[in-house]
Amino acid sequence: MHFRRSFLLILLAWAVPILIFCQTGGRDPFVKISGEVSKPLTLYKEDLAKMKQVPVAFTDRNGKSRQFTGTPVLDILAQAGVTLGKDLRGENLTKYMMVKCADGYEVLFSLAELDSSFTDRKIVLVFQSEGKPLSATEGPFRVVVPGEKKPARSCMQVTELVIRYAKE
Ligand SMILES: Nc1nc2c(c(=O)[nH]1)N[C@H]1C(S)=C(S)[C@@H](COP(=O)(O)O)O[C@H]1N2
Ligand SMILES: [Mo]
Repeated sequence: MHFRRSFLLILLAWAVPILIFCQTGGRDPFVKISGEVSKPLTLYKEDLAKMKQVPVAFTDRNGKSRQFTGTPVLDILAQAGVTLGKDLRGENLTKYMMVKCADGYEVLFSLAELDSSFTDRKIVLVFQSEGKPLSATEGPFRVVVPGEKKPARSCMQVTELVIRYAKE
């Protein structure tokens, strides 16, 4: 007589956590900073939100201007202990940052392109545009590269920033 009710309860006990798991992909998304760093990092949105926030804009492939807010990649690399500023000289100038994306897209920046002792341009890791989270195809994280003629290096679905030596 109670069979049907207990069956339902058992079903719910399984279904609810499984549905929540599917909804969130099982865990919160994050960006990893790895490779030639003294302090590897795993950054969740909450961690990024606590770091410096700057506005950044770029023109998308359809010529539309987009506004974002995010954390300068330089600040993230500094937190990971990457050789920057006065340490960005000699063989450290042969290092690069590879941005890796969930769809397999990869883009490279030399460290000097990111460092404020070389350039005023700020390349920014964003998770929102005009207060809204990025779409599933664009986000959750995007590296926005201002000041380039095409948006090809503005990587979508960013999962990892890897620092490596280009030299043999
Ligand atoms: N992960 C990922 N990011 C990517 C790409 C991609 O294929 N995968 N394409 C790039 C290219 S070639 C362009 S032109 C822009 C397009 O972004 P938009 O639609 O915002 O203009 O995204 C860049 N970022
Ligand atoms: Mo492109």
